[in-house]
Amino acid sequence: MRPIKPTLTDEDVIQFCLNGYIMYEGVIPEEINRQVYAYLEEHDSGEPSEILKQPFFIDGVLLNETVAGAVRSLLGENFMLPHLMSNHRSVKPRESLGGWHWDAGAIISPPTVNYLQVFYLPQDVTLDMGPTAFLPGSHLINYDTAYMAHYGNFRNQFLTVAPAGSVLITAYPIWHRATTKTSTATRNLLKYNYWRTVPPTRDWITDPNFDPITADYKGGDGRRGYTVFSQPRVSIEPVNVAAEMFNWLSGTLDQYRLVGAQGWPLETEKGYDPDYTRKLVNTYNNLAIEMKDYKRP
Ligand SMILES: O=C(O)CCC(=O)C(=O)O
Ligand SMILES: [Fe+2]
Repeated sequence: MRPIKPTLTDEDVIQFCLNGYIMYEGVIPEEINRQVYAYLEEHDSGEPSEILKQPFFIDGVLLNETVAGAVRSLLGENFMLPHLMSNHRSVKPRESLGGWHWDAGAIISPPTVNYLQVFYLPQDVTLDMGPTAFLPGSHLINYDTAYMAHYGNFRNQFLTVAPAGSVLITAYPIWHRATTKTSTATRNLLKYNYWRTVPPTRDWITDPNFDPITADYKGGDGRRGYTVFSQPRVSIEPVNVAAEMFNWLSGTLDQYRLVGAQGWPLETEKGYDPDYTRKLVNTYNNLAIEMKDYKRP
């Protein structure tokens, strides 16, 4: 495999930690999409894994510069390519109510990134073609699938109504569901995993001025996402888990300690004083070392 350069910045990685996905609309060139579509017409099974051996697919889709650069940023060097291909090929109209789920094998907590689940649309997907719905931030929510399946629409869900060649890179446990399809057009949806082979470290595009302690884990646009359900029952907010995930990815999880209360990570910029926050975090870290025989959340 040719060397692949990381393309994500600290801010991009935080966005990924918070939202659980990165969408690249129309990133795969049209001629490759057409080739893939034709291939799937001939190999119309739900698991057309032979496509993973096709040079046009490896070079044109799996190793697309933008996509592979993001994968490299999140999974580190020498990541492994998928070994299994799923096609959620939907031929007939279908009605879909509820149905939110994680895919099998989701490990929810702690929020690790040992692999990425990628969805690739080789064709335009319109609303009547039953685009998949995703819930931003839901990869951080530890919840029971038996309950999850009953929910309908969420306010900030998003639908993969997108042009041909769109690639959605997701944190594996993101909640998603099929939606109602009224069209008789066939919709292909390819889904596959990339795998980490090296321990996580902060080796994406880093900014020397970036300070993980004062970073904005809320993601700039101020969106709070959903409150996270977790065991043990501490009130953990999305920014907490996003910060934990960022530290996991940076290889600094041993330095991540949830302070709680109005401590760190903060989800408000009100009364924000970086020096004070740093002092608070350091004090808490020292205290935790001193009290190491005590359990911490
Ligand atoms: O068919 C869909 O839109 C949803 C598919 C799905 O749940 C999946 O790809 O894991
Ligand atoms: Fe699924």
